[in-house]
Amino acid sequence: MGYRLFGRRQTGSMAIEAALRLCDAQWEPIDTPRPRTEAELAALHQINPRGQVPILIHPDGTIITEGPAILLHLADSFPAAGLAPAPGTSLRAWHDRWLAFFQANVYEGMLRELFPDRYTADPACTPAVATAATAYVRRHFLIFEAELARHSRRAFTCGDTPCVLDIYLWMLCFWMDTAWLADNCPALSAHWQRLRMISDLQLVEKAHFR
Ligand SMILES: N[C@@H](CCC(=O)N[C@@H](CS)C(=O)NCC(=O)O)C(=O)O
Repeated sequence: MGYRLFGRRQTGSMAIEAALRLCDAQWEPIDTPRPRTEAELAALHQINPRGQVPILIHPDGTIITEGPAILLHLADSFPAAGLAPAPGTSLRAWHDRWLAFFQANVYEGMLRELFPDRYTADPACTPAVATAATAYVRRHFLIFEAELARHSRRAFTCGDTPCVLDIYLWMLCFWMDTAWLADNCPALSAHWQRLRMISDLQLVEKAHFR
């Protein structure tokens, strides 16, 4: 038996699907629409108390949530796919630093843009929360744009093959205002276009945006 991935179109499960494909892992997608009833929500909470996707179920039944944890698990389990630099190297430390940076700041900031009402007790403040979140997300993209200019690399951020960080960036760029990205983060924007040429990633893109 292989992995099972609870996911939904255009969500964080995109990156996991891409990694599963690049690893050539055995897996089965479990389409998980947003819960519409209390019973559906309770069923999802049984698996992930946050009620969120992606959720990867290991063949031994272990539940893995949090996109970067899932991605690093796959990188470690399928080393031949070359999805992460070797553990203990400074390149791996660089890789994990920026993966954590994007989850903690950008992904979470994007959630504030999408669900601003969750981040204020005052409904009148909702638009201000969303506006501040957009600025916050953009500020963090600009920080990484400057890092890309400093960081010497080959085709991808950590070498000649795409790594987990590349896959995560590929996914997050779909959720950005792409005109803003092209104007303000030219290096990252070009990197995103390079990633979009990878056939496994093209398959996932088509499935999520067709
Ligand atoms: N911290 C989680 C966040 C996952 C997350 O926010 N998933 C979204 C879809 S992209 C979700 O399921 N949201 C539903 C909700 O929060 O109600 C991760 O990094 O994987």
